[in-house]
Amino acid sequence: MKRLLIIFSVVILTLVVISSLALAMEKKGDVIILKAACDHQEDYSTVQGLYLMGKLTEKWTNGRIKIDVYPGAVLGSEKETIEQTQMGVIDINRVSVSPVISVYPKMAVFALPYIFASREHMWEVLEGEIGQTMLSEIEPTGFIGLAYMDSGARSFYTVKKPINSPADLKGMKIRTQKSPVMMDMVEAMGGKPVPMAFEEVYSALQTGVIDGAENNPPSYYETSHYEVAKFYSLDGHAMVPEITLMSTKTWNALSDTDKQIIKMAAIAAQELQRKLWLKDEVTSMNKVIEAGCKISTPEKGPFMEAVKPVYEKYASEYLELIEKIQSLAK
Ligand code: BDP
Repeated sequence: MKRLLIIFSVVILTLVVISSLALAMEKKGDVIILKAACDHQEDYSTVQGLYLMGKLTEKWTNGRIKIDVYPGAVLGSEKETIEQTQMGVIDINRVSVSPVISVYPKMAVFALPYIFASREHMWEVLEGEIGQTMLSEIEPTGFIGLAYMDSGARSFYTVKKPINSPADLKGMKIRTQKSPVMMDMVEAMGGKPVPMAFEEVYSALQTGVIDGAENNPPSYYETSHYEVAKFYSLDGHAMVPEITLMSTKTWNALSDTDKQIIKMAAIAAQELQRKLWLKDEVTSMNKVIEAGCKISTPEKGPFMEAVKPVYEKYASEYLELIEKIQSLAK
């Protein structure tokens, strides 16, 4: 009887493992089709990066692996697609680091307000030991960190008035990503954080559910948020990188050669996106100015002062890492 029970449980376990791999790896004949999610629209730099990743992967595997890119959050919000990536339903996912913090808390240091002194400082960290270690340390949470992408600096945009200092945020309902660090930051500045999916922000601004949000210029433009929140106050409070993740379930079903190919293609995507990003930052700012948005550049000092409690909260756990990051600022 006991022997039967053991055989039965081994059979069940094997079926579960095979079905979960099957879930992750759709196949059409000998061709593996990987699903890639992104919540930006077709012509956004992150989606263009994923398209290149697909093209190179198909070329370097002689057509054995194809990547179907699903832009525009058609597979769900970032929080939803992160869960689906962990389950292996989605194979590749380009997301902001912010929502990844809930599954990999250490990455909060990359979303701390003003942690990066410049774009060059951010890439020095991401491409160096700190960023690369994070890409490998994330594995136990169900993801392989393949590469990063640029997301510039995030600033407040509001419906009724500009944000010239943190005092202007007092009592304002400000949308944030579903991320503790972003919520803590808005709260420290005197605002009321309203965590919400990216896709819901436009109507929330339009209907007055929120008084404002915060993001980089290409996102502010691409989502048309500039139409309903015309005051863009460039306090540059956070430079939150993007990250390209692969489901560990998908990764483990690939050969070592194919793993290397996917990794190289993701890095090529990162490099293309960085180039496109620099151009998009300029063009999107010009477009929102042409559309009559009121751009202001408030003094950063008071904002940096206001967010000190956020550092104190995260420094208790990640002080050494934060100091290492800050030491790399030229
Ligand atoms: C954009 C990121 C995108 C996030 C969005 C947000 O590229 O991944 O979903 O911000 O604020 O800058 O949710």
